[in-house]
Amino acid sequence: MTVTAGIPTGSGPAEFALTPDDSARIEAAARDLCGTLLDVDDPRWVAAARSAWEELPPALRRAARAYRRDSGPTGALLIRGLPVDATALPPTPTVKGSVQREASVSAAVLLMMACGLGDPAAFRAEKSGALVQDVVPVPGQESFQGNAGSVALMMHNENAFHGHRPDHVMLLCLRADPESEAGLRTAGIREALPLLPPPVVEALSRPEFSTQPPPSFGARSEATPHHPALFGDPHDPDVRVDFAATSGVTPRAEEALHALEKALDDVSYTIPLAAGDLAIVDNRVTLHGRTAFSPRYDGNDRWLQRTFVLTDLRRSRGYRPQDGYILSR
Ligand SMILES: O=C(O)CCC(=O)C(=O)O
Ligand SMILES: [Fe+2]
Repeated sequence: MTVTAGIPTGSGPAEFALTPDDSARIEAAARDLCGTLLDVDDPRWVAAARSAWEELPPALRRAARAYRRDSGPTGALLIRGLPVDATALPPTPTVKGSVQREASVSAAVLLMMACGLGDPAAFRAEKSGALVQDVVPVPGQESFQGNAGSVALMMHNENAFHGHRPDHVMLLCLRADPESEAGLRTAGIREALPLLPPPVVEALSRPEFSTQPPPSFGARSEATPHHPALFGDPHDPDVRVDFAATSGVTPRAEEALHALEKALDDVSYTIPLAAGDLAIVDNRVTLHGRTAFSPRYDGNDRWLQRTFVLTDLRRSRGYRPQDGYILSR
């Protein structure tokens, strides 16, 4: 499928393919950024990425702007042909909690894009609060319901338990799965809603759902209040659910949750990411997950890098010491 400026022309997430010229311009900007400072998490590097974004090819900035205004029926955008320095890539990391704190072309691409869509953000409790996090399979974690695992990862809104969960999740592929088994999955409520009978929508709209934080967030001072799974405009609602962590607190809610899971499954897409592909998922309307795959832990496994985006940083000010990009709880 081909797409112009984020407007879909077929089924599946909108795609935007960069021209080789535009890709080269982005690479030059990324390398310039790497020459300024070495620490990805330094707010000055984020500031430099924000300035650099303004100089990126207009076609990319237009696609990002259009997506930001309306992420479309699938709530996802796939940008292809981004520079990731593929020839100089080290072996895929195999350790738990691995992050990218040193400036690199891929980290620069992620932070420039984050500044184009809003601001980057991370949670102190997760992957040590790094703005650019590795998504790699980790030995011994195969059945873990998190990005270090390799069994099927259940569909979820990212950090669904959190009041300041990301607005967008960006996943940049540095190295494709050599076995071609792994696929990012996306499923949006905009396509699932018409499949749901009105009583189910009504049940999903009641504050009768409870979502547990992942163990990494530890014991939280504030209990996560019960919440609706669908909220906002009844014709274009936001969705908040993690099928590995959300439960209905009433039989009616539990039943509706199963119906929602089935409807989302029916409208899901599986995207085999290649090096240079950036998937952007609108976490307010679209869930994501991953198929099972078979890592070999030999340095050639699938390697993504992930950065979260908040579109209104101010709203989370009370969670961010020194007005930085890291939410402390
Ligand atoms: O591995 C993937 O494709 C997705 C992993 C994921 O859900 C995440 O990193 O947030
Ligand atoms: Fe995720």
